[in-house]
Amino acid sequence: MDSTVKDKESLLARLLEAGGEPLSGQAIADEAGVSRTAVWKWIKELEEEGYRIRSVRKKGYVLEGVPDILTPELIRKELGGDEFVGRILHFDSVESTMPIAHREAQEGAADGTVIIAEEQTSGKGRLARPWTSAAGKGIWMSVILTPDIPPHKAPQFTLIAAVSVCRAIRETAGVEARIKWPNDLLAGGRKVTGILTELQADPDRVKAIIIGIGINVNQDPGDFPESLQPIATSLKIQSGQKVDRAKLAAGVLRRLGECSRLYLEKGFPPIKKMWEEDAITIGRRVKAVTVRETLTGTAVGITEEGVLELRLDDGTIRGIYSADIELQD
Ligand code: BT5
Repeated sequence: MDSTVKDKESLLARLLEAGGEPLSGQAIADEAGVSRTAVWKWIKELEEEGYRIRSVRKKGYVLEGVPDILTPELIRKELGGDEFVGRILHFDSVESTMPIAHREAQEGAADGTVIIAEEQTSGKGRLARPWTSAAGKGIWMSVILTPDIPPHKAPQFTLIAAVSVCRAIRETAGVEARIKWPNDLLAGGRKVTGILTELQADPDRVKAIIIGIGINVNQDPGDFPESLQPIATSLKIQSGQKVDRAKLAAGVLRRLGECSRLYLEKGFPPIKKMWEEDAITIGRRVKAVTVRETLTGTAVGITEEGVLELRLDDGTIRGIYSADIELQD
């Protein structure tokens, strides 16, 4: 990270790096080539955004508290030097992070670009279903990946994302989430995360994979609309504690970087193994509702391509490429 102070954002990054040590206003002004008044204005603006900054006489500014917002500076601090994450674009309120990510990808955004929002007013799931994304309560983000793979392998990235989020949730929030094929994470039997994978591709090559990740983090039960209350949960509800969203976002991004690297180096088998460790679907009796038909049987595994294999009651094995799965037992 370039830590030369030149504006409000880099001043914040420096205050975060200082870890509670005072930063001299004069030294910052000299470094940035601005007046002390300009530095004071940046400090006031940061205070208005919710940062708590104390001014210690003759010593300088000390950062004493950060607001609960997912600023790129906070996420980067939690990431340390992880080189997977590229630009992080942070928004207060958007309709959905997905179209923004698509636009960025079309304009050539690099692998590891992240679009993150405090609130989505029109978040979406698969088949244009709505995704409820309350302000400041969750992680609503899209990550752009540009792996050199053929388009038919892109669905594997839904599984890569599921494994990454599942492990980051366990490590950061201490909540045992489990994957329900292909894109749900359940905790305590209810949905805590949804993943939406979209593609920009030529016939033979992927140009960009956009992974949309929605994690319910700090909602209380009453924060969900009534229709979701029986089926949705949050990490706070499951753990009984508020979860640090910046730490969790960083944990997800770090894991996503590791898992995509592992996949590109070693192929799908190690991901498949991790996925099977974290999944609740395998071995269970399930109902699979596809756009064409409804099938009931036992989920026996996933293939190298991430396709779910179902053993029907007559013994035949069917590959399911895309469906909603209901666990029957
Ligand atoms: C998904 O779709 O689960 C994918 C959700 C992806 C959301 C992320 S947030 C960042 C990015 N930007 C977006 O606009 N989207 C992505 P699906 O499997 O189709 O599930 C949708 C269903 O989940 C809905 O029909 C509801 O029943 C339920 N649902 C909606 N909001 C929910 C929530 N916050 N928590 C749990 N369940 C929810």
